[in-house]
Amino acid sequence: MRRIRANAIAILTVAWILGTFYYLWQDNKPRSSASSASQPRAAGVKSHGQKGSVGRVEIHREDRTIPLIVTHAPHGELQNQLVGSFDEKAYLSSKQLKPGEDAYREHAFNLQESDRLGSERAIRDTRHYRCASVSFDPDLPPTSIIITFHNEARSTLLRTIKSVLMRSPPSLIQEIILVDDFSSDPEDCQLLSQIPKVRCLRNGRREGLIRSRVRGANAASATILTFLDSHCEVNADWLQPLIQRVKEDHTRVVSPIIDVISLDNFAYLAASADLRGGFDWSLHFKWEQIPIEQKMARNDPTQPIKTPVIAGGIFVMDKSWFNHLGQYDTHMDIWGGENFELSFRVWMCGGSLEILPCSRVGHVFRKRHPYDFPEGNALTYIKNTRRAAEVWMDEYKQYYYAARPSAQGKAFGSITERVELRHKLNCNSFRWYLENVYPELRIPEQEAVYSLLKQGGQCLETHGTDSLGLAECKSNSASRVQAQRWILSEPQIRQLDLCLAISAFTPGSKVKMEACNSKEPRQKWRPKGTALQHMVSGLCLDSQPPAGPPVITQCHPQLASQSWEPQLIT
Ligand code: LR7
Ligand code: MN
Repeated sequence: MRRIRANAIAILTVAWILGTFYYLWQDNKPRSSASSASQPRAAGVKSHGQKGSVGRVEIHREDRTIPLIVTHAPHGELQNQLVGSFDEKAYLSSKQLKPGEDAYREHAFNLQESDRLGSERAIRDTRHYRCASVSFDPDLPPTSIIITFHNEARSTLLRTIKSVLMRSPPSLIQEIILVDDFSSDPEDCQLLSQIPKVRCLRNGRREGLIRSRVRGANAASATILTFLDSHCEVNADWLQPLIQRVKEDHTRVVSPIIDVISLDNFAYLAASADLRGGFDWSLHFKWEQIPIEQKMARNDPTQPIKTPVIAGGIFVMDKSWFNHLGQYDTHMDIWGGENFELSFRVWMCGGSLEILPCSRVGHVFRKRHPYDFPEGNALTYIKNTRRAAEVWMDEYKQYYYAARPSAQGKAFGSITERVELRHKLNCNSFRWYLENVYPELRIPEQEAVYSLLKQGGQCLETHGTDSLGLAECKSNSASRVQAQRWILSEPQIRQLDLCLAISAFTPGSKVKMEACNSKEPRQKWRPKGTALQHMVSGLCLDSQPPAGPPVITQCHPQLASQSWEPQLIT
């Protein structure tokens, strides 16, 4: 009897000692990156200014009275607060990469790596340290988050949603509206609506991101709209700076700095804080350095950066301002161009665009589209950008067509409604936009004077890089004159971005058109009487009649075949 009691006491003592060790070990062990409890620290999130769900996690973690047996409870509880009855494991595991499958095929990023990460990984707080001490109004209005997607990977979509729930003050999230743009599996979206605040709208056919966003915006119940791509991770305190700026002035449309999530290993990388959105005349979006004068004048790294255009996917805008300005051009399809249309419209019709450096959102940048374009990728981009150019770019649309000759003649539908909208809103001209918002955009031939190069009744003509030669002058036909319209910008003789160049420096060498390069000696000419002399070889442009491509020969100013009379085109 005694022995049994002694044994029992010994067992209990050992169990107690083991239990104590286990408790201490649990308490000190570094949290794995998948554990939500580690999120705030590992992400470097400072506790001040961090209200809401993330703050609650810390309270649980610091509470030493939590019994040993429920060590994992904070995880479970957080899970419940964030996702309710939603069965995350089941959702993810039914769609994971099968052994032997190409991890990049379906989504154009490494799906295996995305699946492996889990839905709550910690990311580095990439903001400037001064951002942490910026304060916000206590009564910021809530926002409806709108995420449209077409066949997004479940793991990236879920991580987008959970990052929003984990890293936003709950009071600011009215709802998360998912617009499923006719993905193959309706459950991708439907199952997610078990998560509190998440709603799912599914298109009955593929609409593209533009009409999908409009559908989401129309369904939104908050006064402020927040658009996100479906493969993002929002960073610490990302939302407050955005809402604050819009609350102060509802005509501001604001974006975060968009950090880079590697499509290969999903590393979260800080993007430069010195960039803004720009474009070239083909309406190709690019990140560009803030102009040097503005950079010098920036002594507070937390201040907004004005931007001529936004990247398009991640921004916050007042809902009534979005509606007042005509939402989006819903005749744009699938993808592309809507960011220019929105950006021109916002600036030209009385608003402004800003990037807020204290707000950071990561995005998986891809090298190709993982989805199909029913009308083809190129035609869709042309249709959308043509609509933007035709409605908003006034006489400057000629530079768009010059930079994208293939756009000419392609269908783009009726723009009547959008033109009417522009009149109704009494918007500024594109010239105003260029002068006031984007003076850095070089206007191709601003000082250029177009000339014909006449030889008798004939004119020098070229069609791109082929068939340089003489042809009957067509100056009376505006549409056909392009081939004969030259810009004499000494020392170059140009048509758009092609320049007249010799092929070799010896007499008799052919002359051709090639991409302009201001340093290229083969492209340098000067007038010599009515002749055009190549500067380096000293030889003159000669049409060598009767046929054949022009060449360079010894200069003889009296020779008819070397006489090129410039005639201005007005
Ligand atoms: O048919 C479609 N239906 C959709 O709902 C095609 C796409 N989509 C969704 C898609 O699932 C994704 O959530 O639309 C979103 C954008 O498509 P992506 O991610 O394939 O495009 P992207 O990241 O290359 O697109 C950038 O440019 C687009 C131009 O139309 C949009 O404006 C995107 O929102 C925009 N993304 C960003 O601005 C994030 C930063 C990238 C940059 C630069
Ligand atoms: Mn994207």
